[in-house]
Amino acid sequence: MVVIRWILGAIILFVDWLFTPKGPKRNVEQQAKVDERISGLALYQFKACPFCVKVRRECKRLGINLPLQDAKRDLRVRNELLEQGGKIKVPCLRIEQDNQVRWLYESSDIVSFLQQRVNSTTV
Ligand SMILES: N[C@@H](CCC(=O)N[C@@H](CS)C(=O)NCC(=O)O)C(=O)O
Repeated sequence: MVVIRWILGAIILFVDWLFTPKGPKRNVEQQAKVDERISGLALYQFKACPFCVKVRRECKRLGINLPLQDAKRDLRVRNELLEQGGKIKVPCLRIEQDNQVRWLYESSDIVSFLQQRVNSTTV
């Protein structure tokens, strides 16, 4: 079972690498505005989880560079997700805003949230 999961993970990462989406072209000023919009966000994830790959691919399409937290191997990160988010399920987006933190689960909800955040930027 572990071997099959490892092979599937490797295939997912290979296909992701092969068909890496291209991001939009922005000048430095435009990119700085987008980066500001996504400050305070962090993606808790597993490297080879298909739902996490889906979110990371959307990040590439949107041209954003979210901080990634490895909830599989990093025990501190894993505990943080469990204790503050409520469960070990990835992907999960940590959203820090106005000194408040909320945790957004579900890849589709995360993708919609990121699209809104980035596209509401006037660049
Ligand atoms: N419907 C969820 C599915 C997420 C999901 O099933 N994630 C798996 C990893 S691929 C998970 O977190 N499993 C818990 C664990 O492995 O401990 C989504 O779209 O985000």
